[in-house]
Amino acid sequence: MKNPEIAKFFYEIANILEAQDVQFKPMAYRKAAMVIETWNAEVGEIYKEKGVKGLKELPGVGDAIAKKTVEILETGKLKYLEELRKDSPRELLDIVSLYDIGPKTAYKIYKMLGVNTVEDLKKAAEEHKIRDVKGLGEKTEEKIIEGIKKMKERKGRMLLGVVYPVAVDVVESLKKSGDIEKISIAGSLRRKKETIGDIDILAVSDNPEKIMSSFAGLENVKKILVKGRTKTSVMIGDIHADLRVVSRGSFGSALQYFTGSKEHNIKIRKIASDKGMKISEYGVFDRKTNKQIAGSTEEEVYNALSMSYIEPELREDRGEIEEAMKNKLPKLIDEKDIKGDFHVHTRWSDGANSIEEMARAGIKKGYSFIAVADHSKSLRVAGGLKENDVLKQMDEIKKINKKYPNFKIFTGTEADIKENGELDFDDTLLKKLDVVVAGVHSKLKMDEKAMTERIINAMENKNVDIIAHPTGRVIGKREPYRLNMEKIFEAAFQNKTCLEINALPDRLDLNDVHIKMAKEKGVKLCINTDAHNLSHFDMMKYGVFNARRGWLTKNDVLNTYPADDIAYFFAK
Ligand code: DGT
Ligand code: CA
Ligand code: CA
Repeated sequence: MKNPEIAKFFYEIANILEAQDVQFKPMAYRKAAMVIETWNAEVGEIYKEKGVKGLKELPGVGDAIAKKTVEILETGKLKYLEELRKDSPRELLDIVSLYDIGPKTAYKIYKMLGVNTVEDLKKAAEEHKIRDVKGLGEKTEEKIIEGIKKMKERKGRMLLGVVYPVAVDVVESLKKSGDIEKISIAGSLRRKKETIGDIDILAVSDNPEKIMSSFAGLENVKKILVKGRTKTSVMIGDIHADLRVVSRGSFGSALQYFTGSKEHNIKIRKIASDKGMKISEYGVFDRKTNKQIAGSTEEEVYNALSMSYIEPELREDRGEIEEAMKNKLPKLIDEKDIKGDFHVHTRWSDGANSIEEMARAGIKKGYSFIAVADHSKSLRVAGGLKENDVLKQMDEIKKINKKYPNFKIFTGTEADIKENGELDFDDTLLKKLDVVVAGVHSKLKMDEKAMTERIINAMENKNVDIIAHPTGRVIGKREPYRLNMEKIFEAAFQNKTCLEINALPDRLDLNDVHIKMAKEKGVKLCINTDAHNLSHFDMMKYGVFNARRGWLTKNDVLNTYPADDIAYFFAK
């Protein structure tokens, strides 16, 4: 069993216990689930090699969770969870966060009305039965109806962070099977869109039957939908995946076509037509003579249309075609340009690892710095630090810094932006820290004017360096705050405040469109993982993908600069 599947058991336990109003335990289960979900090595392998002892070395995994993990690995089931499920509205708990009503409310509705499925919940809300439950009212009914509508709209789309590793694995396995001359991911996945409908893969091979069989025979293929000579469709878990084999001379054109986006392709086709050419998945052709002009590589295809090559992340018809015709596209940032991470949690608040462990993970990744930005005092649920703890933590960081002369740990905090835009730490403390990351964590539903002013107020504080996850959205779960983004970018520029691109795949906040807007306004951005354990550093790539979709170059991103320059920027 793979890590994310094991983690699911513990997330579900956490949800049920939270619904039943059990204290502390839900957080412990959730923390362990998060660690297991994103751990670099397969937990199953760790158990095989090192037994229970190996499992207990994982941060956040103690006796009880280690034993449960063994049971899951050995039987595929967990008795404890099955018992819990008997008294819980399972389907509701899976989706509750959609409605901002939380597991406790779901449990209440279940207890009072016996509602157990999404359909019944919708019916109960439409028939105005929810308002009969003590403590709930019309508003909750509206939220439920709206939330279910949104869920249905999104159905079928999955997070890039979920689909991408699966697709990369598929490509790697196929490459190993031999007989493949060229292979590439295409579609939205190649453009690194934040959510993905399906996996599209293209290949060139002299032996198409063989690779179609290898594809259909992959270990994690659950169902074969179509198996043909040039196209095979399968289900990998809940993910639909297509593999197409194309001819050598058409690979570039096919890749261009199947990478999309549709909007980009429509415009490309029109330009070809204006130039007396015809473009299809088979090649670029002269319309009069039908002679093929280009087709084997994408570069050739774009060049044939008098454009420079366009990176897949830009292909959304947001001006990239016009810039390519002028040969003026930006040189996009690459993951290897990133030199550090400004938003790292540790065991001091709700992270799973120590400061030193996080630093060593940064070093291993080739970084030259990290900033420790643990939660501040108002965030009690996340183990927020009090003033005194912050001072103690600064001392510890000083000591660790001496041990690693070529690496810099910046002191910092993720301070909470209160309702009035003030922070929950006062300026004397903030001034002492190298980096102050500030973020909104409560009262998320303010109207646009008030919320915009709140965040601008925080940016006007001279001690604030970075605004974390500026719009607060959680993809598929939480809508962004109501904000006037123009005003936010204007204020970020005026106050030299850096805006975060949070790299966690369910946040990606700022999103691609906002990133491009911010850049155009001259705002500095940074890409942070918000790491709560070692493995989260690997999420950086999703932040970089998103930055590329927002047209960012290396110079637009603060964490590509050397530590000394950064210290200077923060000292502003
Ligand atoms: P997805 O899968 O919903 O996340 O998004 P895509 O972009 O991967 O879309 P998909 O899988 O339906 O098709 C892959 C690519 O094929 C798409 O990006 C562009 C191209 N394509 C598909 N249908 C059309 C079409 O009707 N017109 C044009 N010009 N291109 C299309
Ligand atoms: Ca697709
Ligand atoms: Ca497709």
